[in-house]
Amino acid sequence: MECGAMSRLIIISNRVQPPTGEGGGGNQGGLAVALSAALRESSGIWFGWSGETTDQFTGHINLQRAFGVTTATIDLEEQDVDEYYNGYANRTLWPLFHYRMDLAEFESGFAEGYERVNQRFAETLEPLIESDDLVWVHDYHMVPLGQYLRDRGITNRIGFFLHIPWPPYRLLLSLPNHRQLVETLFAYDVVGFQTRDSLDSFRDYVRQEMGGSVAEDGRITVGDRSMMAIHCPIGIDTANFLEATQSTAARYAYYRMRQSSSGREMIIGVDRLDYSKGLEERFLGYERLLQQREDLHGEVFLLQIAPPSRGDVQSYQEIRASLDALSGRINGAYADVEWVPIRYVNRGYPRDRLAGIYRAAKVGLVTPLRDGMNLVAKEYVAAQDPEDPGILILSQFAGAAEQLTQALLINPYSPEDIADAIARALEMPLDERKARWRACMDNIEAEDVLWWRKRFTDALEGVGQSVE
Ligand code: GDG
Repeated sequence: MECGAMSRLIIISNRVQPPTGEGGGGNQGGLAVALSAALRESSGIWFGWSGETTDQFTGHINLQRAFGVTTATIDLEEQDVDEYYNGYANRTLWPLFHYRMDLAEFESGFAEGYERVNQRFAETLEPLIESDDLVWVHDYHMVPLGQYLRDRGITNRIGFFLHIPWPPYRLLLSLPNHRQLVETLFAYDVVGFQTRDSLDSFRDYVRQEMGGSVAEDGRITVGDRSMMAIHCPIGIDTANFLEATQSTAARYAYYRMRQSSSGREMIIGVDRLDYSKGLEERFLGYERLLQQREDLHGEVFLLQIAPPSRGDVQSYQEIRASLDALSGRINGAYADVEWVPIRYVNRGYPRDRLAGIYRAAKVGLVTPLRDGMNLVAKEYVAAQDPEDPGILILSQFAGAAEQLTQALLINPYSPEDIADAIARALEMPLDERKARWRACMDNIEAEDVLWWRKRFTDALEGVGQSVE
């Protein structure tokens, strides 16, 4: 069979969130939003955990079709969720891959649960795979899945994409059994990273720890195994997002925001409540601005939307408590009867409303300490009025900084840097704002989520052709 357009796409990720149609869900994460968009245009299946638990794992698959996307979900046991999801994925790999060794926990029970759930995924997925399917595995929850599928005799092309950063070589050495984990990546035909920086770190590991080599075309070889490693930055569904920006709900949200701003300039942050997003540092940067610039009191405010996530993990409970205290302290110190400097909101909003809120903000504040990509940065830019665009302030440690080079790039650890950038953005002349916005938007239009999907699946389909 001719490969290419004919192949069906099977996407696997930890959680499957069936699309909810117009306006989007409450707080779908970046991956969920991107995958629904990538699948909508292809006949394929999105396979993963339902988010539900069961007493005894049965492997029963729940097939559903909604808004052009077929989903296949399984339930997991509570112990699976504790060890694999809350454990190895979110207490071991997530902090370590975001350079937070201080938060990483290494428990052998976590690693065992991780292996077991990946085995269970392989076992239930296997019968769904047909001979011409392209199989595309997503993210740090599922690293060994490809190896388990190969063990079961699956010979299809299988790719893996990592949504979070790949850590520097020496940092990864602190993960027990790091080599075993990395070796499983060689079961894939293509492994994709968000940035050149992550790809470089991966290559470093392979060269220095495994004695591997990197060919000119990016193919990586270790002993008798080889695979293609690429950088493939994820984008947003730009056309769809521009439509959302024009929707009635977005226009209404914009109008209401402007009204409630009473002529003050709004600075916006939108993040899952996660320690990687640099929220404390952001609040401190904003506080620094208030300390330095009394003339801005009553003239600006920060709206921080932060829907809670992973609340079962202690470090997430801690960051939440710490942000409650910090926002309270700053508001206590600076608020007056008619003005509150930070509006801090722990809930999610429908996608089109969010689009209107972004548009009403003069400054987009995206300051993660580490981030694979960061889609909020791209959404903020896409939501702007081309005739009077706001300015994006972006952490140099977000993957998006490799593409959005005309944002105001800052060091998120420096309150001074953040304060200076906000002041500069608020005062920036229209011409400069327009020029910076155009440069960012050119990238967001050209390298959208469909471009990303094509870049990855083209690489996957291309594999092996040169060998034949
Ligand atoms: C991971 C990586 C990478 C947030 N609040 C609301 C809401 N959101 C949406 C945003 C955006 C998404 O969630 C967040 O995406 P990010 O990319 O910013 O961050 P993660 O969730 O950490 O995603 C990240 C991504 O995967 C994709 O590869 O970029 O680096 O960490 O789309 O809009 N959406 C709605 N209401 C909210 O209140 N509707």
